[in-house]
Amino acid sequence: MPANRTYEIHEVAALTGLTADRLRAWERRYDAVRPARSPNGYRAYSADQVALLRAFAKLVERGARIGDLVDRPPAEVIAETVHRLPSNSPLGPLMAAVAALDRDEVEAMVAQQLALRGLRRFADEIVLPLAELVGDLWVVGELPIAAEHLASEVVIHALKGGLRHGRARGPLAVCACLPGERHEWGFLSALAHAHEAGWRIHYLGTDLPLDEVIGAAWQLSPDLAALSVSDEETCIQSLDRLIQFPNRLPAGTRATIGGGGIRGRETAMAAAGFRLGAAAFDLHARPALAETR
Ligand code: B12
Repeated sequence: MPANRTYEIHEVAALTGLTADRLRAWERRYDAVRPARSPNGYRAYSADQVALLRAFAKLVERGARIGDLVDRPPAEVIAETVHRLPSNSPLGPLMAAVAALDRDEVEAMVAQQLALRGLRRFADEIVLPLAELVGDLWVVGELPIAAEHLASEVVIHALKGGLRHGRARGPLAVCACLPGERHEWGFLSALAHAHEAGWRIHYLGTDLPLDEVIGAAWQLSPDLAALSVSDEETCIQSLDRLIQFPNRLPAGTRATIGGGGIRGRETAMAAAGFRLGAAAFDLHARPALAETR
């Protein structure tokens, strides 16, 4: 998962919950992290700097002092966010099982949390925070790729199983990741919300040519065709076809797209006919569809 891409200060603010002012102040006063500068002079943070700042933010919120944290090795600080989780949080033991590559334990804990919370809360309270922890520990070399793969395997299997259950009726969404896109934790978590709202989810998988999604839509006549892309470059590679996508769907099938890869392109996507955000799954905003079916 190495990332060469860099993050601008407003992106870092969104990813860490710290304001841009605070980020600048920590840099100035404590030398917390020193981002590179892009050719136009903007701060350009690396993925490991974002991970470290996210750990600083969490630990400061739990009472640590930034002045003390900045002198410690980054990997140690990030690992401490796991140790300092509230004692009743399942994320600590889950991370320990992931790091120990203990598949049986990871599977048992994931199954237990899914049963306990239900699919949507499992996605929000376990899957998304776990993705953040796994990513941050991996990026500073604290977690091997094998551990990330194990976590991905188990979590995705659980999410997909959850999405297949229930709802025999309800509107149908055909869903897929863009060509070249293999990240599915976030998409499946977003689909968990749609599932709870009553949608039937027909998930076609990762890395799917758009023509295939269109073919499936003509075959299945879904109410919605939902796409996901987490990386901007991957989005750019499909841009020409993406712009045509909504118009190539059968009448009565709407299109939506989500994920970090569309950042900055929301207006173009909306103009092409995509509905954006959770509103695309809003059942009450679909009176026109009810009439056409
Ligand atoms: C697990 C993981 C992997 C696994 C994925 C396994 C799987 N089957 O999903 C594997 C090993 C395959 C992988 C590979 C790579 N990865 Co990776 N991966 C991760 C990790 C740890 C978590 C995954 C994740 O999905 N997170 C992101 C989720 C939680 O958020 P999200 O996708 O934005 O989704 C949210 C919203 O956007 C929304 N959403 C998403 N889609 C949709 C769609 C609709 C319709 C709607 C309404 C909403 C919606 O819902 C979510 C909840 O809000 C992250 C680190 C992290 N902390 O996130 C890195 C990360 C995402 N990976 C990264 C990279 C760079 C890669 C690779 C390029 C590495 C490489 N050189 O090979 C490859 C690319 C593979 C590919 N072709 O896509 C970078 C991405 C950098 C960037 N572009 O921003 C990250 C951030 C790691 C990092 N810090 O550098 N990765």
